[in-house]
Amino acid sequence: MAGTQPDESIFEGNYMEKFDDRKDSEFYPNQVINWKRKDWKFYFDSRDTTLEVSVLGDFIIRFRYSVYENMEDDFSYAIPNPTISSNASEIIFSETDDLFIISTVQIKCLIQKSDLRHKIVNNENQTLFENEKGYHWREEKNHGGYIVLSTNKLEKDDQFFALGDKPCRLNLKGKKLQLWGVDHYGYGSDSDPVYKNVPFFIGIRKSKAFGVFFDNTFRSFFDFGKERDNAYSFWAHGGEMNYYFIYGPTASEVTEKYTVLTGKPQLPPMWSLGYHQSKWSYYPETVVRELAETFRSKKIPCDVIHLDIDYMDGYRCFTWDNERFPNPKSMISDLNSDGFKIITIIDPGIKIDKDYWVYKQGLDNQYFCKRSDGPLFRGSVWPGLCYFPDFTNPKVRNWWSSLFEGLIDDGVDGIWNDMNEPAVFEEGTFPLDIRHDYDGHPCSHRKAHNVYGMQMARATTEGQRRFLDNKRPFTITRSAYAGVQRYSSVWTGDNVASWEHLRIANVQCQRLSASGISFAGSDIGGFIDSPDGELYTRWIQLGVFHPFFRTHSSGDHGDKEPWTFGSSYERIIRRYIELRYELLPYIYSTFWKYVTYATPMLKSLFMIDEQDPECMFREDEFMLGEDFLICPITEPGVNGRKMYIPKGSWFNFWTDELVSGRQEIWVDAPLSKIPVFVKRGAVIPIYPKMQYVGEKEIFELTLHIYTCESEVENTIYEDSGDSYDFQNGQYRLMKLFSKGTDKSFELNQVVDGEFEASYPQYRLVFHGIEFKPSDLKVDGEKIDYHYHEKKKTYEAWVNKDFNQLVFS
Ligand code: MIG
Repeated sequence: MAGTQPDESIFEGNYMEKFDDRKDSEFYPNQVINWKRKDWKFYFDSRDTTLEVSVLGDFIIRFRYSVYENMEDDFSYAIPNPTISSNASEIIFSETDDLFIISTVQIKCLIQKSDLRHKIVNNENQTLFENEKGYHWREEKNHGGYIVLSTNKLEKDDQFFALGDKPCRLNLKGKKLQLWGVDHYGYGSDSDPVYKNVPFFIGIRKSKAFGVFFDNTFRSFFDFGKERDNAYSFWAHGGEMNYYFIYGPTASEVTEKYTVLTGKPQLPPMWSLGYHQSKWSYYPETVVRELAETFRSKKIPCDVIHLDIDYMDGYRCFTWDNERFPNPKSMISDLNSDGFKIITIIDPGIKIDKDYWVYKQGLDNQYFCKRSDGPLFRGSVWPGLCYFPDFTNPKVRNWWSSLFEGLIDDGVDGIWNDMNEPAVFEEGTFPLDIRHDYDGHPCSHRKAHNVYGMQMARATTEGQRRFLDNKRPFTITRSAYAGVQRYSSVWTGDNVASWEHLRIANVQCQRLSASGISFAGSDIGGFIDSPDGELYTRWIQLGVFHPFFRTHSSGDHGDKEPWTFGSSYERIIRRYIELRYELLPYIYSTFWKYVTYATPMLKSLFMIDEQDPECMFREDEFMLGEDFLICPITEPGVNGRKMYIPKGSWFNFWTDELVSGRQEIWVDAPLSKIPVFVKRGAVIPIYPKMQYVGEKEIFELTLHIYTCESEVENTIYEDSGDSYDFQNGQYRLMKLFSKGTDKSFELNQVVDGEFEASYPQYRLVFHGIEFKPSDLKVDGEKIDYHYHEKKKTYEAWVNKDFNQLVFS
């Protein structure tokens, strides 16, 4: 049995060197005096601290240290039940004179008895994680409590990724970053912190990936070898040193396991994967109606219009400005029947106004945040002076949820949460002494700041759920903490209309995806300033391949609609928004895999090939789902670019040319083209062109079959697109098994679920067939096919429930 016998070579003596650069102000654990085991949990007591080690699974071990006194109550917003269970298939404990050794079938944790420092090795005895100074702490003299730190050994070729929405380079090696969400208007690649707080990073060492989730909501810091090039550290200004070590061994598996740990997302309504048009702000009603009509008359597909803060009466949440929108219900109903959904913005600040019911309810029930000595906190935001609900109080969340009844009754289809870092004019955010309930663990804003926005999004989604019956909610939030994916999608905040920001948007969406938050997008075209037609077109081309696809702008510098830049751009933009709709079954299936297996929807190259050093540093190229490789154009005036093709064989999406990976190539990309490749063996489902989701019955599903000379499995998922009927078997899961040789190609289908698709047949388009076929047989019968000379593709129609097809 692996792990039963300690391998002596790595267990000898104090295998970790001593460090003499310890400072007097720093405290360290010393000799273990006691230990005990409770099922999958181990407690090691030294004089000043206890280390709790929980083996949560074969790949996940949690480390948690008390400082002096007992452990805090084990509560987390990221992990609903941190202590509930373990699914480790076996846990083996052993001891030497110097070490405690805890092994799973995948990893082994060695803990030094002299000082609690530990390291983790995999089955090949490769060290993945190793304390250098390890855990230590300092007094937090101003507020009480401790600054808790962990310092670990950094090897020369270690690489680091993830950490939420950081706009810096994708690879974090050599950077020091901080989590303390702020409203960073016009941030740039050097800005830090920005909006989101995701204390999770991925490390790659000798092609093996691991993750560390530091579940601490205080202001936290991550230094990936900036201060010293042989150590990396993470620390926080309070709370516990509490982290989960996650072994991949691939980077994608690290993200998957982290996402399962912090909670899988929900299936969104399919319309939310369509195109969204937004501006600060579209009003009054006539402008909104005209916008909608323009989309339809120009035949540019669009599903969603966002109403920014000016729809409200004096920025009072849950109200309408009656002059601008005299009858929201009939407006929304008309727009709905023309295929538009309406999303309204809701900020946290509640206007101090004694005639305002939300204010009154909040005040009467003590739902608003208070300063430490008792007075309510007053802060200025759009409505003027406001009070702010304490979203970390379950009663307040419940109340907040109830407030959505009116908007949902008016027909609103989704909610946009902004300013929830929280942002306050002048001061920036709340004073630190503000008190929060923290679900029964009263604390100051120092602890609640980084989760405030996530708890608002949570209450917002629950509110929609309450009033939407069988329909799916949709929330988008600017602030986030780890686990936000359970409740909401996100966008990357107030970016700028520049080429540099198109590049940053690409990095941020990839990074969010690696951080468990796949449902992300940027303000296409930039929030601040105006793009020119070329930049906007290139950004739309990128946005087509991001899970959240929205144009938004501050509105200060003119309009930004698909037709703003003239007809030559409009033609290309229309084509790309159409492409998004054609790709919907592919994107929806990719989302289903994210929901079901926690698979990140976007994968950076570091997630595709950990063996390839080139992939550690590339950040323009990325994959959407299992099959699309994309590389945006990030410069003006070019007709193509160099891009890196990772391992494997890929078809150029536009030309069908087959290229092999692990090489840099030149790709032509005039303004009408964004470099896109499709993985060999892929089966890509395509819908007919449509103006919005549900516009018409889908009369056929096209499957683009990229043939291969190997065996490949593809999965396509469909359901009603907006209800919960899938929970009762109303879905259609198509598994397609491709098997190719140099003389034949076979496709086997297994369909699961009871959802009756509206189309009777598939249109099949075969790409990349090199042999001269004679017969196409479907379930034993010969059927007709056509050869397209120019495209070198074969086309045929088959019953959607076919079992086997053989092309030879
Ligand atoms: O202080 O609601 O990031 O998307 O348009 C600005 C107005 C407040 C910031 C958001 C932006 C939104 C804007 N908001």
